[in-house]
Amino acid sequence: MEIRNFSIIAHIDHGKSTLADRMLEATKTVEARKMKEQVLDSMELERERGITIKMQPVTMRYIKDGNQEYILNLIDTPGHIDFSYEVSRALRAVEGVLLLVDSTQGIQAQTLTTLEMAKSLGLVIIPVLTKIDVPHARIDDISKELVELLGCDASDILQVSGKTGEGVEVLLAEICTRIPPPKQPEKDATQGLVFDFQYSNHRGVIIYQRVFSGSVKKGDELLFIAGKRSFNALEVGILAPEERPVEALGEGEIGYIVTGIKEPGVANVGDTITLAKKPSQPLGGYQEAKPVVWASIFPESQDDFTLLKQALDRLRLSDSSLSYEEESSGVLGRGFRCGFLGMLHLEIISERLRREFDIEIIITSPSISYEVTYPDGRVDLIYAASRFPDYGTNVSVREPWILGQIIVPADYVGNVMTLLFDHEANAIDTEVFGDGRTLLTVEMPLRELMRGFFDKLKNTSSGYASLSYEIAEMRPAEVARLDVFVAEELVPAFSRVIGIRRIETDARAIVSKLYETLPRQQFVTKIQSKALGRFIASKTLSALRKDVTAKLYGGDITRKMKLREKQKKGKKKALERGRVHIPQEVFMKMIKDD
Ligand SMILES: Nc1nc2c(ncn2[C@@H]2O[C@H](COP(=O)(O)OP(=O)(O)OP(=O)(O)O)[C@@H](O)[C@H]2O)c(=O)[nH]1
Ligand SMILES: [Mg+2]
Repeated sequence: MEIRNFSIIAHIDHGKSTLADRMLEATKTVEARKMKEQVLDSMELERERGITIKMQPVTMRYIKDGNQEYILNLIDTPGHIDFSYEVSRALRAVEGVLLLVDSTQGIQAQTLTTLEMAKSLGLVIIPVLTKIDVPHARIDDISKELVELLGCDASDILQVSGKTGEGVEVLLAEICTRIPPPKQPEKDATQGLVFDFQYSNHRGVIIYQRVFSGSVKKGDELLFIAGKRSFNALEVGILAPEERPVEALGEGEIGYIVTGIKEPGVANVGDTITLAKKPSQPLGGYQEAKPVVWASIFPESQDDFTLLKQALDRLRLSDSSLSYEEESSGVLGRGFRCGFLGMLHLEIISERLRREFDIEIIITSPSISYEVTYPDGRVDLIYAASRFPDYGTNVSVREPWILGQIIVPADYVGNVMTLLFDHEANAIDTEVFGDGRTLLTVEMPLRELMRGFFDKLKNTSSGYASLSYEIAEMRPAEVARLDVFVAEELVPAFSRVIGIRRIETDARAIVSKLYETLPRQQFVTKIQSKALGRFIASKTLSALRKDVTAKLYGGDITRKMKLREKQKKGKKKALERGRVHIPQEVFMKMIKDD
């Protein structure tokens, strides 16, 4: 039986998972009664938000021309830029890709980025136009764009609809024809590339891997070459898309292996598995995911520290791009400094901690990394705003910049330029791109990108502009730390590093936002912000006055007075402790930019 391994890549929302649905139907991989929209998006958060977060492999059987049987291994990938590490890993496990383009939208920024990734790996690229059922689809125009981009013939471009299923049969046949079978390995050894994993309470780590040579059977004694740990293959199987055990996975096949390993840190993506008795050389691994933004997470109650550690260990077993290390902060106690691939990634992880592990957490304002050089030549990389040097310290600071690509229709170029200016960005190149749209090459401080640039770009272009970026070099930065005080006490979780020119605006905005979100306390609570050595904004939250005497009707004025005294004392105590209770939702709201 012939094997074809391929991945679907595209800009976000261009219809990858929906097209996968139609292929699963056409190949009868998923029973009709179990079919639902974007069936491969199985995580609760994926379904709620309608986006793919994790790549998902699935194995289909396809009969071509009535008699040739194929095994098609498809890996659906996420389109959001925060999850492009998933795409890069998926692509190393396949021989070809479907480059999907929404025929109502055309080529977008992530189309270019994912295409570059596929090209650099030498994969076969099948251009596919989708959503052709939509009346305002611009099939001809966008075909021309694709011809120009890929240097292909218009006749190479396939047309499908993920809604009606039109074109899907032809697509399946073309996959078999155009994508080559897995290469025959040269030597006789067993090598499987671990590209993803999952965790099960009962069965430990379940690795998703592609066999490059040899085969893997249930019961085999296997070895993680880099992890230097052997284990017994408790079960091997394919994903269809739910786990389906098989006897063995042979050359070129994609499937899962249950390892039984329960401790974190043993299994890593990019590692090679081999037979423990007859080890092979490792396959080329993956680059480690590079965090873009950091935030510290503390348990609200220090008693939950171990619980939080376990939760992060567990999350890391289904998300290899999450990184964290222990840290302690005077006021917030012991916690973890975590690295994320972007703001959406941060949001997803904090949401999962809350939902899947039910831990009350305090999360600090996200920060990028700053390189601080002291007069004595010492260089420090600072990832937490609260640790940024005090105003007046003689230091020089550098920060990461990004190099980005924005594709925008001509009508909105003006708006985008204004936005770029507001975010300290420069357009270093402009190019007219197909159908009159403009491709802008921009550079901007990562700090400014993290200030909600993505959403603002969408808003200012009525949703038409798209962006992709990569981290470029470090450059000198003019920034300062903004601190927030609640009831005269510094709350390090709210500190942030901002551009000098934004200090006045941000200092006011942060106080107003906290004023809106912080519940009233038993006593009058002052909220202040401070930067460059002075307090800039201040607002006072009035006290929540609980009338403790309400229950006592009539007479007895002395009892009433006694109670009021007691209440006053209570307030004084709270003031002395200085600890205002800040609930989790407040921290969550404060990390979101608006
Ligand atoms: N009319 C029409 N709508 C489609 C088609 N394909 C997808 N859609 C819609 O487009 C939206 C996005 O579809 P998805 O399949 O989730 O897109 P995706 O590329 O998987 O998105 P990410 O994984 O988040 O990048 C959904 O609302 C789909 O219903 C199509 O062929 N025709
Ligand atoms: Mg998807």
